[in-house]
Order: sequence, then structure tokens, then C-alpha cells
Amino acid sequence: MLLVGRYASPFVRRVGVTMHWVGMEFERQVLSTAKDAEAIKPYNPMAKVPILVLDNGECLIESTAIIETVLEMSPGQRLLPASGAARRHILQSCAIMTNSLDKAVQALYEPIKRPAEKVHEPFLEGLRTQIHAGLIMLEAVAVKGDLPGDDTSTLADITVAVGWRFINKSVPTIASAEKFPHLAALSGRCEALPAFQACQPEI
Ligand SMILES: N[C@@H](CCC(=O)N[C@@H](CS)C(=O)NCC(=O)O)C(=O)O
Repeated sequence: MLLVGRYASPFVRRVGVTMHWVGMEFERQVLSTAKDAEAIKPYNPMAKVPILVLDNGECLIESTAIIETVLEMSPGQRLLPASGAARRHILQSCAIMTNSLDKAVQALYEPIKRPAEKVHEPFLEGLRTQIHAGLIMLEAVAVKGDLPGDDTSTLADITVAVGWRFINKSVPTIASAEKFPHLAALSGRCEALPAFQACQPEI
């Protein structure tokens, strides 16, 4: 099994943490979409990461679809129940964070990919507003105690903690520990866990 991508990407990192959590062995090819697009294309012609190359050579894309497969291959896993309200709530927390991350990545790309005179501040402001709304929803989940950030954690803890670290670094004006103390505390607990320690962002 080969995971393609850098842990600087929260999407790659949440796959890596999940695989470590369930004890799945894998190798990693640390390729950057910015610098190594041509090397990524044989795995995914759209040049996006993460990609998980299965032992039979199949290339899986999209972190949610990859994690679904990883968990299906992990009998007895406790990160995501097979059915019921608990599963639904975990998937919703993951969805709120992955949506927020999509917006955070867009906000990061906007000034990098466009000439300075074409960067549209109202668009960026809209992205920040959406990210902020996502974090408010997730802080409420954390306040309820649904994100323990310990060895009883679920896929929601992993995704929210990985996402928080990325957003906190890339848009710190929105994601401060003062505004979101429960998310910041969750991150602190999770980052100390072995599966998180094993997946350190490259930058
Ligand atoms: N929805 C995707 C998002 C993946 C994503 O946005 N990856 C970024 C890196 S953080 C990427 O490949 N960007 C290159 C591009 O969009 O061209 C997932 O969950 O895997």
C-alpha cells in the first residue's frame, strides 16, 4: 500500500493518521501538487492528492473514499460505526471540517495562483466567513464532549484535529485558540497521540 502526498495537506494527513490508527502498514511517496504534478499524474491524471495505491495497483482518490476503504479493510475498527446515529454524527463533523478545509485551501491558493491585481478580496472574505461558520459548528460539537481526543476517538476527532491545525496555521486570524478553545484543546490532545505524531506536516 502506498499513500501519495505530503502531510502538509490536511486531506493526506487525515488519511495517514487514520491508517496509523488502525495499524495498517503503508509506504508513502512525498509528492507536492505544486512541484511534482507530473509525477502525480500517473497515479491521478487530475494531479490531486491524496492517492492510495492498493497492493493490486488500483489508485484510489478523495480522502473520504480512501478512508471508507481503509476502514472496510480493518475488521474491528472503532473509528466509525457501521450504522446508526453515531455514524451519522461522525460523518457530519467530518463533512463540516472537510468543507471548511476546501475553503481554506482555496483561500491559500487565491493569492498564490493569481497575479496580485486579480486577487479578489470580497471572494477571500467570503471564504473566511464560510470557514468561520464551520468552526463555530465544530466548536459546538466539541463543547458537548463529543470529541474526546483520546484512545476512544473516532474519525471525527481525527478529521477535526487535523483540520484545526491546518486552518489555525493558514488562516490564524479566524482560527484562534481564544475564539475556539475546545477545538484548540482537542488539537493539543490529539497531536500528542502516536498516530498524529507519526504524521508530521512537512512544513
Ligand atoms: N476533496 C478532496 C480534496 C483534496 C485536495 O484539495 N487536495 C489538494 C492538496 S491539499 C490538492 O490536491 N490540490 C491540487 C489541486 O487542486 O489542483 C479530498 O478530500 O481528498
